[in-house]
Amino acid sequence: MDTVDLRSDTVTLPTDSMRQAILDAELGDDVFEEDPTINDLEAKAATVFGKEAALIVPSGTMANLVSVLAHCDRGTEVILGDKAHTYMYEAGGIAAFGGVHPRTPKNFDDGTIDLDEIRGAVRPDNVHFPQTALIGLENSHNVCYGSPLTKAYIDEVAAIGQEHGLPLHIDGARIFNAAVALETTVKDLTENVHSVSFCLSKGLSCPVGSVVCGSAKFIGKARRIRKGLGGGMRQAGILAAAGIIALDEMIERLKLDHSNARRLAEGIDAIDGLTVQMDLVKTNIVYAELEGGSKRPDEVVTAMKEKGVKFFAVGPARFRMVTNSGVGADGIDHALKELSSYFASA
Ligand code: TLP
Repeated sequence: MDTVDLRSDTVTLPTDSMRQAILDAELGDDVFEEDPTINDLEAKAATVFGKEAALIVPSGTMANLVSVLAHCDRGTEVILGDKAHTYMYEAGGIAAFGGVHPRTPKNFDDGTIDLDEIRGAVRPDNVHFPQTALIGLENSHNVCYGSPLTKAYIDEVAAIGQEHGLPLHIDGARIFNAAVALETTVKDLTENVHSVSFCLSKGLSCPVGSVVCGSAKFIGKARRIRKGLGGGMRQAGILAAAGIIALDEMIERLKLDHSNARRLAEGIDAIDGLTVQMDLVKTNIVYAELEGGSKRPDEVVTAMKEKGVKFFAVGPARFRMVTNSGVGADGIDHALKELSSYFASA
């Protein structure tokens, strides 16, 4: 049995058709906007999201950074959940490179933030305060159990933004997972948002790349910021070629990752010593809690790694496992078998 790698969906490898498309890609200099394959991917992404324009960037982190910097002047504030990836895991880039201050109301387990908390976080006009410039949501929400945010919720947040003249950005690193889980489209989910980023290199299995979508004016600004951050790439059509395949071939199959996550979660929840909040398993991310206090998470991770099952400990008594295109149902069964025998014997 090959290694079952559940550390993240970032570990996915490009498919055969992606590798072929990379070989066949027509290329040019994308800083001059002359790479036909990049232009095709960006046009396609804009259409899929119902926005005017799109921009490829090297990573999800840069996608969020160029978006926040395009929306916010230095010294202004962005409202983000306290468990937002942009707040927690992007090296403080919005503050370090943009001088943007995060205001962080609490995220609930389902990835939402209380609407009154968002309203209350918008700064009044007073010289003591930074000016609020942006609201950010994350869909699906990584730390909040991979929860998908519904269109109804997103629209309510967008309406608060509209009342105050604030744009809404979605970190949609896994927005296709959200759309598939909610049986809707990304276009529908993002109808009322001003910008959205999504990752090609997570569940969609591309080797590299993320895309930001929004108005032509916003993307123009984002393009200049991308260049300033050193993210202008030249013959990057080799990345876009895989991205086009991802949008054509890799969305529907996310259902499989979701059913594998459910199978994994159910199996783990049945193991004595581990528990999963089953009602929160809706996409491809499973958080399992270690019960009893007799084992340390790092011991479990090391023991499982020796058995060819990889995942991360993400807290004093918690693990994260992310199903992905590199792990089939047999891989899930292997992981469950190894976990069961470890917990039965220890
Ligand atoms: N998330 C990674 C790690 O950084 C934690 C993972 O394994 O889940 N937004 C969200 C919601 C993300 O989950 C990630 C990556 C990013 C942005 C950043 O993407 P990259 O890694 O391409 O910079």
